[in-house]
Parts: sequence; C-alpha cells; structure tokens
Amino acid sequence: MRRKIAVIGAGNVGATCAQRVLERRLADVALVDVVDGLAAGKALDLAEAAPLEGHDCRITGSTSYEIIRGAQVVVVTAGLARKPGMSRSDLAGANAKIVGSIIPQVVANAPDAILITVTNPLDTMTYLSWKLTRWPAERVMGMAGVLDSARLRFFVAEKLNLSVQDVDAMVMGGHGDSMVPLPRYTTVNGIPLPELLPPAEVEKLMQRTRDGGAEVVKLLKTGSAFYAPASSAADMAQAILNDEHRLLPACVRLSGQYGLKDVFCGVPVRIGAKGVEEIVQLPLTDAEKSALKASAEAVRQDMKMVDDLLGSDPSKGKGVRPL
Ligand code: A3D
Repeated sequence: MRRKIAVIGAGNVGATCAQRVLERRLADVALVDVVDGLAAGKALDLAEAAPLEGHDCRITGSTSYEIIRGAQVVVVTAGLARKPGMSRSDLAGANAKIVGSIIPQVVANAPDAILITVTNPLDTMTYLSWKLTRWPAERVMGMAGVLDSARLRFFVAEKLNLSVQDVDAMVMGGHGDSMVPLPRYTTVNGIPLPELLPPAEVEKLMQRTRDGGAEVVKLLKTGSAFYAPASSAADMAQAILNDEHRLLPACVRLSGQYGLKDVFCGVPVRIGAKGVEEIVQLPLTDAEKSALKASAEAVRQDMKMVDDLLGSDPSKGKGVRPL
C-alpha cells in the first residue's frame, strides 16, 4: 500500500512541508487549501519537479477534502501567520475559526489518521483539534518543540563553531514567550552546555531561542518562518510513518505527568506508528519544574478561549462541531 500524508494549508509552511515529504521519498502527498487553484497549482509544480529530484511520490492538490482519503498522517498548517509586533496569541480567534472548519472534514475523510497541528497559537490549536476530533490523545499532537530545539541546536553550534550534528537540545513548555529551553539537556556530544559556556552566554542562547520565531518575523516583515517549521513537521510525520520510536519534544495532552493535568504542553515523547507512544518524564530541578508549570498555566489560560468557543461541555456534544 502506498503511504499518504495530507497537508492542509498550501501556504509557506504547508507547501514546503509537502516538498520535504516528497524529496525525502516519505509518502504521497494530498495538499488542500481553501484558495481555489493554490493547492492544485503548487501540487502540479511539485509533481513536475519529481523527475529532477528523482522520486516517484505522487502529489495532488485541491480545495476538496476527498483527496485526503486514506492518509495515515494529517498535518494542519492552515491559518494566519504572524506579522511584526504580533504575538502568537493574537492569532487565536481567527485561526480557531479556520481550524474549527477544517477538523470535521479531516475526521470525515481520514478518520484513522494521526494529526499534527502546526497552526498558531500552537498549544491552543492542538487542544481545539483534539476536542473536535474526539480522537484518543495519542493521535493528536502539535509541532513546536522540534522546531524550538532545532533553533537552539543551531544557535549553540554557531556560537561554538561546531557541527550542528554534534548538538542536541530539549525545549519544553508552551510554544510562546514562556517556553522552557533546558541548558542541562542541551549537549554537545554528551557534554552539557553549562560545562562549555559561562551562565550569561548560556542564557543569551536560551533567550534567542525564546525569541527565535520573532527574530525571523522581524526580518521577513510579511510572514513568519517556514523552512525550519516545515522540516520539523516532516520529521514528526516521518517518525510516525516509519514507526521510528523517536524521542522528540511535542505538544501533547498531559494527564498528570510533570504534575500537570488536562493541559496541552510541550514535553519529550516517543513517537511511532501509533502516534504518541509514551510521555517521557525527565528529572527536572525545582527551577525547571516551576518554569514548566508557569508555561503550562499560560497555555491553560489560552485554552479557556477554546472552551468558550465550543460551549460548556463539548464532550457531551456530537463529537465534531464546526465553530
Ligand atoms: P501562509 O503562508 O499564510 O499559509 C497559510 C495557508 O492557509 C494559506 O495558503 C491559506 O489560504 C490557507 N488557509 C486559510 N484558511 C484555510 C482554510 N479554512 N482551509 C484551508 N486552508 C486555509 O502561512 P504559513 O504557512 O507561514 O503559516 C501557517 C500557520 O502555521 C500559521 O498559523 C503560523 O503561525 C503557523 N506556524 C507555526 C509554527 C510553529 O512552530 C508552531 C511555525 C511556523 C508557522
């Protein structure tokens, strides 16, 4: 059977994610966008690159969700992106309406898929997606930690003039100003970063990571980052499709881990064919624990917006309710 990934939203992140998937020879791609011709045009353009890139993956594009039938993974990238001066939370109202209109069509056409949310504000949109799908929490995750950790890995490698391949990093928490990059779990070939740089330099790299998205937005002026976000979503999709059991940070529903319950937040998880196979609990210092708690509480505040939009108890509703 051919493998298939659906990408909803054929904008910067979506189209680049489709390109990454094809050029990694991962799966066929179904690209959907609300704008007539956009997904079809980008899909045709990407298909015409296949002979040059030397892959046989197929790509189709449409405004219709029928093309996503049979997808094992669905990546949702549709929605407004940040402009300079905007926070991710500023996107919440508009993007909740967009994600709210998409999820029922995903559920109807790819009922067995695993969902990766990319739309911002990430943690809130992942929560909304989970609520609307009514799928088990293992099948709904948000992409943020892979990107934030990749940014930190790059900043460390650049600072130390080392290969990015030798740097690992872990960023937990919500995908916002309160995210929690962890110096102790940022290592160069096993050596923790605090052994290699003085505390002030370490903190500069952590702050640059927290501001990583805004740094790109400020330079681009008309939109937000998409090359690294697309690679990050493709990595997660790959972990699922290849059943790789990778340990990656992802936004998932916590049910008591790290002392946090009923909140969506970035933590290390093991990802494989079934989605989130395990939430991995790292030993944290008191300071790290309280930073994670504060970040999760900030997400919880934003999640209330979703509850308001959905009504008092959506779990008693019909399951899928367009907003
Ligand atoms: P952009 O290039 O504007 O693409 C968004 C696409 O969504 C456009 O092509 C729209 O036509 C499409 N769209 C809008 N409404 C719908 C709909 N109802 N159904 C289908 N398609 C629709 O933005 P982008 O690709 O740069 O960013 C997309 C989203 O990802 C934004 O919300 C960003 O903030 C978010 N993003 C998140 C991260 C994370 O790390 C979490 C990183 C980068 C971008």
